[in-house]
Amino acid sequence: MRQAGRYLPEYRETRASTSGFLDLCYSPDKATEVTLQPLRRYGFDAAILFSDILVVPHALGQNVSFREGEGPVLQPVRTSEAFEALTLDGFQDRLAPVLETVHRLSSAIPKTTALIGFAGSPWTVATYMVEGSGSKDFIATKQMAYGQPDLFQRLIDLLVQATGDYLIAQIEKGAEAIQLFDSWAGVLPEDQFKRWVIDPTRLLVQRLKGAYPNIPVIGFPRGAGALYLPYVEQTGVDAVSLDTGIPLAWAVKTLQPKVALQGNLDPVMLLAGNFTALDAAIDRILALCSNGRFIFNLGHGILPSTPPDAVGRLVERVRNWAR
Ligand code: 1CP
Repeated sequence: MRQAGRYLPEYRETRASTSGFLDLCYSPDKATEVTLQPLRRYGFDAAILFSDILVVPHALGQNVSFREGEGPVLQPVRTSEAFEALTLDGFQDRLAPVLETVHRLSSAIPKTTALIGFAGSPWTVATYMVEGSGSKDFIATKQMAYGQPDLFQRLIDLLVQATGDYLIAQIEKGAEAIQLFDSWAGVLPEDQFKRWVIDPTRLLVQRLKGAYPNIPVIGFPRGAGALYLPYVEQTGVDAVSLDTGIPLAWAVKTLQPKVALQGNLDPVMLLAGNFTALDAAIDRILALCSNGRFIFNLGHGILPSTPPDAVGRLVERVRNWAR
């Protein structure tokens, strides 16, 4: 999950010294610094590269910007003409600064800290490319996927290719595990989920495993509910991130025999100001999940209004937890 960001004053300071969010992603000095900030404070077991899932459409030539308080804004891709304007020419060159950040991090972080590289999954990245922003209903993307499946398939195929190239380059520069963020996996019906979430993810995992069989891949099909099971069975991921809504007893029984679990504390628990409830929620997750392969984590990214002390309390509680 996101571990850097606006809840940390040191992040806000670094961010204020850049002209925009994408500049931060493309500045190896600053992106390295921002990745290291939460490690320094909390000593996490893993660091996640500081970048964004939307650097991939940007590197394919789509116009992408981040507006303060508004989130990402993209020039929407909704026609074959707009699709044809995307290109893999220069793709790796445009991502070179991010890869340089991975390279620097691989020597800057402690040996015992894992470096996680990441990308958005094709479906989730496609939603931003087609909608042109974040969305609540994903109507434009679904209209394209259901109404012009051949065109949408070409977009997904391009993303599988580009994302595979990008993740392999991250591994070559020192990423030791890969997380695939499919934040909007949960909005599709079952058959469409298979076509646009499971199939492209399986192709990506096959490509990564073909090149680097020992690099673990963590999938995050947020909101997928019962479809977590076919996702686990059919994509080949080594671990899944559980969103906050997944019932843990079900996940432990159904998914944990097959893959490692990661999750799933509600990020809002960290800012509700009720430490008794926070402690109880942490203990419950640990009691249920830690008899099998398990990584303690949040169920989604950390929120900007999180008090840094609450994160410190969480880390201490997880570290001191004894069965
Ligand atoms: O520690 C880290 O912060 C790791 C870097 C990271 C990651 C893994 C960032 C930095 N973004 C992401 C992934 C990401 N980006 C996802 C998938 C995970 C998730 O669901 O949270 C998504 C959907 C995005 C797209 C995005 N980028 C949004 C969401 C827009 C929407 O639809 O609601 C936003 C607001 C961003 C900007 C962004 N990216 C990262 C940060 C820290 C921020 C906030 C901007 C800032 O703090 O200055």
